[in-house]
Amino acid sequence: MLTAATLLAACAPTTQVPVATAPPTTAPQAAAPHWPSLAETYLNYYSGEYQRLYTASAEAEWRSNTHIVPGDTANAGATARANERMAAFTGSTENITRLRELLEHKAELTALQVKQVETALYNAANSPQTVADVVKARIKAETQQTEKLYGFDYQYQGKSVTTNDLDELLRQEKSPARRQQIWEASKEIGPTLKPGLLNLRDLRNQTVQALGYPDYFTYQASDYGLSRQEMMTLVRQLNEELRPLYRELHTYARYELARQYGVKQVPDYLPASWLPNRWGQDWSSMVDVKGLDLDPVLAKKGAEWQVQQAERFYQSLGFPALPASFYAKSSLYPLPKGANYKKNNHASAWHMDLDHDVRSLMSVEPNTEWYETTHHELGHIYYYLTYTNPEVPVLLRGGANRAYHEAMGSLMGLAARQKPFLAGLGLIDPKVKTDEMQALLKEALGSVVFIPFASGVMSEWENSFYADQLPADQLNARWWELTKQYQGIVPPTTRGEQYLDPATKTHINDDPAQYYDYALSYIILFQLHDHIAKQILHQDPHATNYYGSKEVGTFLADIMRPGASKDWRTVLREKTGEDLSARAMVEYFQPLMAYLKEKNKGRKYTM
Ligand code: X8Z
Ligand code: ZN
Repeated sequence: MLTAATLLAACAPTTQVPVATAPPTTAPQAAAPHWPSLAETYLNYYSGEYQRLYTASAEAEWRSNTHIVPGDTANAGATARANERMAAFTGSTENITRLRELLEHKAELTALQVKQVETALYNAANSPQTVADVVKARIKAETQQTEKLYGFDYQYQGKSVTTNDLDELLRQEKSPARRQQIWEASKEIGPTLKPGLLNLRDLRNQTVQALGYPDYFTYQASDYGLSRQEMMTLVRQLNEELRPLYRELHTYARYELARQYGVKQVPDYLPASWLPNRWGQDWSSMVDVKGLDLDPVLAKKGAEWQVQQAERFYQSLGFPALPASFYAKSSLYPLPKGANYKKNNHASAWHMDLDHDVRSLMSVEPNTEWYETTHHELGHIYYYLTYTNPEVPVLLRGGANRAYHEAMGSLMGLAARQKPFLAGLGLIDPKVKTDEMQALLKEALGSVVFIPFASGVMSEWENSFYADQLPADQLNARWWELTKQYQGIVPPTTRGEQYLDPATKTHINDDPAQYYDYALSYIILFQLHDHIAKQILHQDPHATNYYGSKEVGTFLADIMRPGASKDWRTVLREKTGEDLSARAMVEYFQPLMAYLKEKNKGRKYTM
């Protein structure tokens, strides 16, 4: 997701903008300073400036991500300037000094003030003006990388194709040879991004090092209150807990796909080009569940319907209608064929002004993947709208942590796929008999399969890249080493260092060192779902219907409302009675274990 951290880079303004003068933080008179009052005055001033600069940066970034013309320097220049102004403010030595001074009097401040000061200092580390030239170079490099990433012209069989086209081909194509061509086409972009990514690694590391973080990965993990080691320990443990089930799914998929593609010799490791997703992070389209296939009905309803339907679902829980500006200003659908510009091809949600201007950038097509993604993005949007309230200061308008922000909409996406929900809405025939085990298998191929990718491959690679200074001639080798170890996937042919396959994942470029957010979001969302199903709806977690439940809406809105002003661990404990744990996710898929073990009897396990 593009969030403050991603959008708001740093540096010295090239154009002078009027900036309100900071009020003093030390009282002029001899009387002992009253720190809470000083903090209040200062934070008011800081927040006002922050919101103004953030909005300008978001507007410029929006333009840069929705209107990409390779070689067009006007957008890039405007975005760099807006981000530099933002950086110059958040990372200014004066602000850092004052924030540190306030923090020295932590004991005298309110808890809410302390959180704001800490957040401002965290933001400062992304753009300290003591290394203004580094920050400025990073902003420029980030803008250029975005342009390369989303301006790329993918080609298949001699024709330009979109990433939506490639994804659809990977879901449908049955010939292994053609699948390999499609997969290779999707990796063509990698080398284009290599110099920029290597440059960004150094610039990102150097930026945060100026404020004492050893590396950029550590910096991002600190947003959870965790050290790098603690974060890696956590994600490795989650991966271990899901591993037995993954092993069954992996074995199942090797035999099943070999059968589907008419390959006699079942491979020990899955060729990456066999999987219905560019990175093998989601295999759910491998399985069709009779009676539950949404694609035909979605195709009839059209792309717009999916966004409206997702909104209706949130509204049914008691959330408000989206502001009219959401529909007027968002960029929700693919560009018309023949457009002379491109847009960011990855879905995101934007809180433009940290107030009511909320937008989403998507390329929605009427199919199951986008059906889930629209629910995901609206989760961000409703999170934004819910914590935009007088109780939550501008600086704390964020998720309880980044994973909660990712969890809300994915939870709604999961709920919107369950049979009672679909039947209630008339999207499937309520009388139709469906195979529950197949339905659970399909779900596992979406969410269980995701864990080794997110908590394993992505997190380990970025940890190596940023913190362990992975050498430039081992980038691709490390990627495929991790892919084999965690996902049991191998490339269809040797992929040397002339390629850069990790860079084909957009997050590696523009959402750096944060991908464990998604792994954690799945863990959290299963905890929330378990609680909702059992304690609120009194329904089987495998067969729920959230639609119309104001109680479910209240439960979710209560988590969203405080934003980042409440500690994320406290929120989880208060709302579910549990600490962060894979228990709910493992339990949800437990029935599948026996089924798959039976199916896989006599088959060779390779992981
Ligand atoms: O990137 C996303 C969201 C961003 S708001 C669409 N997701 C991850 C991905 O696509 O890799 C959602 C789940 C995983
Ligand atoms: Zn997201």
